[in-house]
Amino acid sequence: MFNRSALLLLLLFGSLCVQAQDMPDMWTKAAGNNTTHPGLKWFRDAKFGLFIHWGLYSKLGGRWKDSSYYGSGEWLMNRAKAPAGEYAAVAKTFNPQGFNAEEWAQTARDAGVRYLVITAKHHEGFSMYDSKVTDFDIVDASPYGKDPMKALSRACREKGIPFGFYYSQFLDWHEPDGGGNTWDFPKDKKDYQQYYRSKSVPQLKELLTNYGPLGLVWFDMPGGLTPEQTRQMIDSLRILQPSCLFSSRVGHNLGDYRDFGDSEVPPVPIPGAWESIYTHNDSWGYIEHDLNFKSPGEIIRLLSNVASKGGNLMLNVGPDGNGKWPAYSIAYLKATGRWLDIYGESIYGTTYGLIPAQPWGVTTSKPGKLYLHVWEMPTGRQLRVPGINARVKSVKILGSRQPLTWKQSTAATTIQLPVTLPDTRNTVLVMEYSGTQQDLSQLRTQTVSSDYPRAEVPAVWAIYNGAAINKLFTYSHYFGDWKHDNCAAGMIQPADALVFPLDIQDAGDYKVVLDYACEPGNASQQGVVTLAGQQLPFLSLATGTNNSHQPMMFIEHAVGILHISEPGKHNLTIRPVAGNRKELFRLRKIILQPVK
Ligand code: FHN
Repeated sequence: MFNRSALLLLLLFGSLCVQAQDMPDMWTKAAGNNTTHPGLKWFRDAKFGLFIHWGLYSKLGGRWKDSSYYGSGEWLMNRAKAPAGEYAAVAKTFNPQGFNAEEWAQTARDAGVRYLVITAKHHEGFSMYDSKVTDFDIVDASPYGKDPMKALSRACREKGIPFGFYYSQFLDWHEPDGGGNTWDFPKDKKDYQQYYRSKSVPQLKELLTNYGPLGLVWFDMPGGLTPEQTRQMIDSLRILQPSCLFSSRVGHNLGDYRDFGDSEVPPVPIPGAWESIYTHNDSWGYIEHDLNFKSPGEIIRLLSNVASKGGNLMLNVGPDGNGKWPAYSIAYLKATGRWLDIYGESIYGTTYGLIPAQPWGVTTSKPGKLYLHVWEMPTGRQLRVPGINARVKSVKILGSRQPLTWKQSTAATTIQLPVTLPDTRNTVLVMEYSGTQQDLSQLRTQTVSSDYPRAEVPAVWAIYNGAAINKLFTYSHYFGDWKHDNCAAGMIQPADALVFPLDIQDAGDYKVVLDYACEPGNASQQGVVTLAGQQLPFLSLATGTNNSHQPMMFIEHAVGILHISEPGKHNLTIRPVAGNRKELFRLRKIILQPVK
């Protein structure tokens, strides 16, 4: 039974908003340290890269002896705890006769990618290039006997695609002194410095010397070096190619640009040079039984979402042991390329959009231009664009000469859309303007409109009070297929309240839905939503236990209907009721559904 006196106390208390927490610095820290690096201009303009994970694991395809593995096929040796000697024998039958560097580079070109990064050596320790540092490489240890990286770097250069290497500078399960293999080599016997001296740094120098100008070196899983030792390693490598970018996973925050976690996109625009990296299916390395590929529409929206936050998307392909790409990767990347042939202007060379994400989609920008990525057609085909304070000169659909009609007011610019959008996955309008458009990308006020079936407002946009905190929860489904959910957490007392500033455009009834995760031990605690003087009490529902290797389950919990009589700015507040003893839940977003 809901405690009425608690609610009254709550409403009285509720008016005293304690100091709100600012946006966590993980979302505001500018990306990268070296803002003068000569490689940053091409990198920031490129926006779309291709990652390729290719090694002995590609031949194994997710199977070792009689077992099938799911997620991160490139981690097979570690997950199967395969003895280094036995695993190394895979090289004896690794013979990718199907590899064709020209074909790979052309497919990358057709996909519209503007740089390509391939694994020179992954954690398995096998070098996919002709190394003089070790015989455990594709030329000396496999029947293939040629250096595919020579051919691929040349083919990419000929097609104008900046080329880079992924290099696992610390984890090396083949080497006794490499990081990570403690099933063959006892950890207390490892000499990481010896590994860096004898293999890691000499190989990095080979890669920076023998394959022409590199766009970047993509370091991964740093370890075994102090900040000073890392700085010394970087300085010794920088001399070889001063224009080559080093990714942030070189370690100790010494990279030239920022890489987010696997499959992570920041929920807000981030200044500077940064990159989101995604698998195409659920694995970086080829897994024969993993056909969970992202569709062209998912890739296109992922790319535009990352660009709308100001970053690059590097999407991965995992070729098989014969050097052939999965058919779905070829088909879906080429479909993405065809979309970019029409709408690429709204991606390449852009920065983050100057207004926050809208119910209809996201925005990217260039000087004097705002690109409106329309994912959802509004009812009545009137696209409402709030916050435009420059003078709109024209609005067109990219790829068509047909100007659209629009009307600008201080409240919003409204654009009349055609009966059908040319591309329901993402049709991009270009709005040209004169004067100065304010950067409203960090504006917390989120738009709610009855023109769309639902308005989703991520928890990151709330104002946090009391002990409420914004936290990123990372977990996987299989292994290494990381998911990230940014949630509001730590809400125990009424003072730990979230306030969502909303711009509700239409009067009417709205169903309020809370999207959250809640462990069983925290369930059945009371909270209340207040909006426009009305309140919706609710009990938190159990959604399941979770940890980093278990899915975090969320529920969309409809907590009731509220009426908005006056459109405009309203604060939606969510807070625990007095008397709770534990965290109410981990709120990922709120959803408002106009009642039709
Ligand atoms: O362990 C690697 C993994 O195999 C893959 O290479 C990813 C790509 O970002 N990096 C590490 C995990 O984050």
